[in-house]
Parts: sequence; C-alpha cells; structure tokens
Amino acid sequence: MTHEQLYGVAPEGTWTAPGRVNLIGEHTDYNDGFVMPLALPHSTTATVSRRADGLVRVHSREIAGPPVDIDTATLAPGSVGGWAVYPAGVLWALREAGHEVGGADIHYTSDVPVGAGLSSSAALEVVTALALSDLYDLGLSREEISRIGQRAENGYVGAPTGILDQMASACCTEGHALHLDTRDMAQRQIPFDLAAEGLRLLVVDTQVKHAHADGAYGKRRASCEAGAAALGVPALRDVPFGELEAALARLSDEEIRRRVKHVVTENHRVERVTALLDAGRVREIGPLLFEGHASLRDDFEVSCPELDLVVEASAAAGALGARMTGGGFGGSAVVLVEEDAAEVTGKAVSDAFAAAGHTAPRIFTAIPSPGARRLPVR
Ligand code: GAF
Repeated sequence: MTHEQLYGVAPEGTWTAPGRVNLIGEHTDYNDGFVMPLALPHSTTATVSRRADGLVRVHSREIAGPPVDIDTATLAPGSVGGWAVYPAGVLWALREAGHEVGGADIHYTSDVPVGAGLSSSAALEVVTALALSDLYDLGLSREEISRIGQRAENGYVGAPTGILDQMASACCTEGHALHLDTRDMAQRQIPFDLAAEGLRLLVVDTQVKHAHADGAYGKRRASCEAGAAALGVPALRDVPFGELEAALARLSDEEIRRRVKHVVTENHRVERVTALLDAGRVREIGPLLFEGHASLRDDFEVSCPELDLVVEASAAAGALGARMTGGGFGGSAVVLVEEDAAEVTGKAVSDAFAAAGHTAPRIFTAIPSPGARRLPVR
C-alpha cells in the first residue's frame, strides 16, 4: 500500500534512518563513556503528510492492520501500546520539550530486523523526529533529535537506555565508524573502508530476541551508578584505566566490581581501537573485539549461549575478532574476517548453531552507510 492509497493524500516528503552495529564501546554510553557505531544499509523509511486536525496516524507496511490513531492532546506514557509506542513516544517527548507539532499521516517501511539488537526502535524514533522537525520547522539538530528519541525510549517506552543507538542512526556517515564521546557529544568520523583492506565485518543475528524494557538492562545501569557513587565520581567514565586496580580494591561488592571493571576496560578498548584505526592497523583491532566480548560475557554478564557460540565458532574458523554488539541478552554479534574467509566463517557459525540445536542465524555484511536524512523527490 502506498501513502496515497492509505491516507488519500500524496506525501510531502520521505525520510529515512538506519539501524546500526556498534564496533566497540558497549554499555559505556550511560556511563558518560565512548562508543563507536556504524550505520547499516538497513533502514526505516517514512512518508509523511501534515494534517490540519492535530491527529497523528501511523501505519507500518511490516505490521498488519489499519493505521493507529495517536491523539496528541491526550498523550501520556501508557496511552499507546504495540509498535506505535515508538512514534507516540517521540510525539510525547517533542511536546515535553516544548515543541509545537501538528497532525500527520505517516507510513513506515523498514528492513531493520526487529529485536535483533540492531536498533530498529532507534531508527523508528529518529526518522519520526527528523520528519516532524523538518515539516513543522522545529530546526532540531541531530543531537536534539537523538535526545528526543532517547527521551521517548526512557520516559514513554520505559527502557532506561543510553544515547548510543539514536546518535548512531542520526549521525553516522557512509564509509565511516563514528567515535562518540557521550559526555560532551564530541563526534569524529573515522574512515572505515574494510573492502579496501580486503576485510569484512559480518553481522550474525542469532535470532534470539532481546528487549530493554525488562529488568536486566536497568539492573546493569543501576550497578554502574552504584559503583560510581561508591568511588565518589560523577560517572564511571571518570575512573582512569591506569587507576582501575586501585578503584576495584575500594569496592566491597564483588558484582559491582566486575561491572566497573567492564566499563573502565571497555572505554580503554574504544580508545585503543581508535588509535589502531587512525594508524591504519585495522587487522589489529581483532583481539580487542575478542577481549570486549569476554568482558561482556564474564564481567558484565549480558551475553547468552548463542552469542558466545558465534564468537567461539568464528575464532575456531580463524576470524580476526568477534564480539556481541548492542545491549546483549540475545540479538547480534559482529565478526571481523579476511574477505576470502567470510563464507567459510559464516558456514562454520551456521554449522555450530545447527549442531547445538539453535535456530539458524541470519548473516550479512555490515557496510558503513549514511545516517538519517530526507530523501530527494523522485
Ligand atoms: C542498547 C542501548 F539502547 C544503548 O543505549 C546501549 O547502552 C547499548 O545497549 C549497549 O552498549 O542498545
């Protein structure tokens, strides 16, 4: 169905926002730390036209049923459920931030896998906020659009997530990984042309669905905050890597100690990966990816058997590096391989899944793609 068939009017424009993988820097964003995502070619696209009556109607090609009506006048957390919670959350967050937004008809199409840890919800939030900002002349910056998406996620959807996914979707650029300091939001686009190096980054979607509105993610965040408080710092970002041992010695709670260790070492890994990429030593980031996975598995405890199996099977097949990506508890992993070993590695992972009795994984290549934008009229 086209926008016109659905709503009886032509769209005023088309906007798109991608999903992402995070190369390194996991569970660091809500600790004021560093992340390094890249945008995927998979994206969520929205055609939009304004309405005069203040009503917002949303429809997704991927979901059966008629458009969902969102009454912006009565919007409150809990007033909209199902997939429409994300656009509703964006409308709510825009209103909370004092932005005047009128009605709209919105038709979404998406090829970002849902529940795969590839930021399908951030893509939906960012494309909605960007389109409404353009159509209603809000003049929001990329950072403000990301904050609106995060506010929607935290205050409306009820998932206590950080800013990584929205900033990745809004700010990544083609051919680059984004080095982001989540404290001051300083960004640096780092050239990431793996094909030119004879390399490939595979994404392995384990098909184990994850969710962030449940308790485990929030518990990790609370432990990090408790750790920072016990150490007397505003955030774990403020614990220098060189002082990690001394900091750990001051923490009496064993679990918090491991959470702190992950965050501090992970921030350090982002900086080491950045230095290697800057020096053109791309292959050498591999061991840091393996190290990051072990830290997420053992110290932060957000992996799962399927993600661990991707990493183990890839390593056994000779991959340069591999790690889970995103929040964890399911979702996807990234695997860095020599281009000519991509097929063999993918097969080794699929075979290992079959042997373990797991659902077959979905495997594709991560090509660093453009961030959110308005598409030219065709
Ligand atoms: C999820 C969250 F949404 C991000 O904010 C981030 O914390 C990530 O998990 C872990 O790095 O994707």
